[in-house]
Amino acid sequence: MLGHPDTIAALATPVGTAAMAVVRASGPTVPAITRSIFETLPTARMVTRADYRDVKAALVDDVVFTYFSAPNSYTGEDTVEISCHGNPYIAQRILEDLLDRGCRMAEAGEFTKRAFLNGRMDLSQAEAVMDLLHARSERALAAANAQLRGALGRHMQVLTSKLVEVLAQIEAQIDFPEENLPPEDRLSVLRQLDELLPLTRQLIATTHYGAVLREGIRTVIVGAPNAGKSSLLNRLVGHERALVSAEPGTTRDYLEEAIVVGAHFLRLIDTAGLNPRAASVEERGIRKTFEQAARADLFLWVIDATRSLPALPSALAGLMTPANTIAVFNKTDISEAAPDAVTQPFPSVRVSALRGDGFVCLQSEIRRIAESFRSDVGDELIAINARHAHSLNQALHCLQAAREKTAEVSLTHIELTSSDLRCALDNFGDISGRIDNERILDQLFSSFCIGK
Ligand SMILES: Nc1nc2c(ncn2[C@@H]2O[C@H](COP(=O)(O)OP(=O)(O)OP(=O)(O)O)[C@@H](O)[C@H]2O)c(=O)[nH]1
Ligand SMILES: [Mg+2]
Repeated sequence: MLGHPDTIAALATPVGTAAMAVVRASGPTVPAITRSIFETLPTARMVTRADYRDVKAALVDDVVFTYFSAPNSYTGEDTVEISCHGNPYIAQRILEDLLDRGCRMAEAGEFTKRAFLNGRMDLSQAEAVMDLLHARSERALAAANAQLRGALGRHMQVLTSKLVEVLAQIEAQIDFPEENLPPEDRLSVLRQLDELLPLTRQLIATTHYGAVLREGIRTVIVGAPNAGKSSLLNRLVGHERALVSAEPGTTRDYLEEAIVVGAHFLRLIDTAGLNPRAASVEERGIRKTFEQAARADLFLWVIDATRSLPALPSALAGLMTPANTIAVFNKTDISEAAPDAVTQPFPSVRVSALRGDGFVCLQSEIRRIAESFRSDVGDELIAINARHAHSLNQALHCLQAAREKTAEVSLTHIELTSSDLRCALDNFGDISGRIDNERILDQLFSSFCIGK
């Protein structure tokens, strides 16, 4: 719980003209403030229509407001949400009036921070709120919703309780230093660690999918100059985003555009053509192509079907695999050539960026590869973010160290093993933000029989 929080207020909807705007306030003085504005404090969660008059009694707007009483609100505090007409001036007047009545302007994320501090959600759920706000595809939305409903938190609870069990078993022996860890205990500790390690690795393996969901699939369009890369981007985006011309070397700098294909969100990146004889500016553009390629999740390799197959620069070929590359034969409207065999082992499609032929196939191929990124993620849609990955990698490191020490027959390391396990536990705790590991331990130890 918070010490003595002040009451915060903020505009909950974007600034701009719209049908509605919502201003909200949260904190201990909300009931008094609500009463002072509306001369009544309605039943919690009841929507009430009223005139909004500022402290000087000037009429501001005809609004509806809802009062939520602690702890049954988003933040866990007394909260009021005021929906006014979506005129930014009105919303601003209401916000300023709330400040005049003693509220403080909320900082970014402060409502959600309070929700976390008041135990309304764990840290991974608080992060999911952000993900939910930014989700740009069906998959990203599903993952954010799963996390918001505690999927990751539950997963971490399972891992944590397994770990606490092992730790308890080991720490029981520290209390009796003269007694060695009996061989059967040692084996059971090893067995439990061998369960924990793959579970931890499995979660870490979802990092890539997590990044793909949050940031979009970084789809880099590469190929020889004039192959039709920019035309392909324009066709996928649906408008003339990139300059197209018959002159090779048109695209000098890379450019990026967001698109949704099926359930997936893609960042489509058009790059400078790979001209082996490029000079100066063009050469610098190609260097940027390589930088983009190094961060790509997916490659669309555009090949001019009217020409012989160009060689791929080795730096690029090293990054492209059948699992992340689609060979796109373009200009099929003027060429029947189908040198598919040459691009093996990449899956390939034939298109005409000019006429739009073959784009249904291309999109379904993109969807197929996008789906395959999910293979590391289990049935329950858990895709961790970079912060989770960091904590899990630290935990994995500690667990591995603990396993090595336990595997040694000499039992002098038992305290070191226990400190490794505690470090893993702390890192697990960081994910959901549960810092009260001591309490979990105390609870477990009280039920753990060590009186032998
Ligand atoms: N016939 C035909 N022409 C195409 C097709 N796609 C692109 N072109 C033409 O090919 C030329 C090059 O197209 P761009 O899209 O600029 O090619 P690019 O790969 O982006 O070229 P650079 O940026 O110079 O590397 C233009 O004249 C396009 O009109 C196609 O499917 N069929
Ligand atoms: Mg181009």
